Amino acid sequence: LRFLTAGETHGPQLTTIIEGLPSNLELDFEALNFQLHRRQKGYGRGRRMQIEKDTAQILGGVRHGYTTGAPIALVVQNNDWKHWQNIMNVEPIEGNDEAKRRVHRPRPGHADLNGGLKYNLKDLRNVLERSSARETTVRVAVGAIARQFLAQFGVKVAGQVIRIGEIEAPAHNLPIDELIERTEASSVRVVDEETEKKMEAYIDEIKKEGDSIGGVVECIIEGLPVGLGSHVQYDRKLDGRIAQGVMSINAFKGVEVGIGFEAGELRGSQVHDEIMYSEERGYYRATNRLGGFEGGMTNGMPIVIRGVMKPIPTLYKPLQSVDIDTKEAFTAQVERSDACAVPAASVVMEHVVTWEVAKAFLEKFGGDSMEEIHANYQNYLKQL
Ligand code: EPS
Repeated sequence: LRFLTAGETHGPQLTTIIEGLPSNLELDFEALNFQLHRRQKGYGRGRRMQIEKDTAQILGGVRHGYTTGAPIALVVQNNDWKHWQNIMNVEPIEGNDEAKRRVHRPRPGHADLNGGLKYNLKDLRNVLERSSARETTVRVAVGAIARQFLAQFGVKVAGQVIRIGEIEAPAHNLPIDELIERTEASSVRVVDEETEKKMEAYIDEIKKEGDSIGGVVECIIEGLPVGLGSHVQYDRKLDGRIAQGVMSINAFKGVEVGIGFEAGELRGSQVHDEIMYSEERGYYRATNRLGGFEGGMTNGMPIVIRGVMKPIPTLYKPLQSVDIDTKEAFTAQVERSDACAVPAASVVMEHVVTWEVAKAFLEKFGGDSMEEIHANYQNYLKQL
């Protein structure tokens, strides 16, 4: 199972091809678009999200509502492109730097300068157009299909915001369905209304100061069997693969599994989850501090992953940088951006983690059709 994406933030569309999905998976297009819609929401988003109304268009690999086993071609159009048609034209255009909206002043914290030097590009727009977090739209689309695949096996995925800057959401122990419902109703994807209000006010304050703010998000996946991923080889450890996926999301600077970095402060007896057994549950753990993983494999407990997003580096409060033409110092110009995209990042991380899990699921129960995978899965459950 694999996918690639292509497309620029102000180009005509984002494109992806997904290969390796089985045949006979029923797709719910409304549910797919609902996930895209979730990513667009969240308190602190900028004006661009008022322009876009992300909708997946499937152009191959699906017929009469079911996958055929052929690669899936999927695109999401950029409404904003109509304002950029000339600037983003694939054909050469006449005009000066201004007409081309050439970027020669790299923004600190973005890919601009490194990408320009690496690819020998004198127009840093060629870097920023692709490095934009707009690309996460199709990563959510891909993950939304993976989510529908896993749902066929009773797997549920939830996400929540744990922190925005100084404001931390209080811990809770809600069942996953309630967590999904409550976070969906929240502008900042938390379960607690008081925290929501505090976070909104905090984002307003940050915005007023011309600044931006990051945060911590969490993804929980329930209903997975023991044994996805493997201890036998470094690149088959599923927690490692998830970590790579999370770190590849724009602006993410860290990832934790279960209690994560807190494990460095505690004793072994305070960290490890004791093994229990009951007739109806089989083996289970008394606690879930290790976030559903031991030995790079799922242990049957819910997967719990956290990721940290840095504040978005496009600031209304300019930072110091250097012009690549003149090598003179300047303070970056003001650009349209989001003051806080942490709630959206929570939706993105859900889908990135779901994709990695679906991939490991297919590796374990591999088959070319849903029927074959169901049979393999049932057989494994019997073995367990
Ligand atoms: C982004 C900059 C902004 C965001 C964008 C990510 O876009 P623009 O440059 O058009 O104002 O709105 O996010 C999205 C478009 C999106 O769909 O999430 C960036 O530089 O990463």
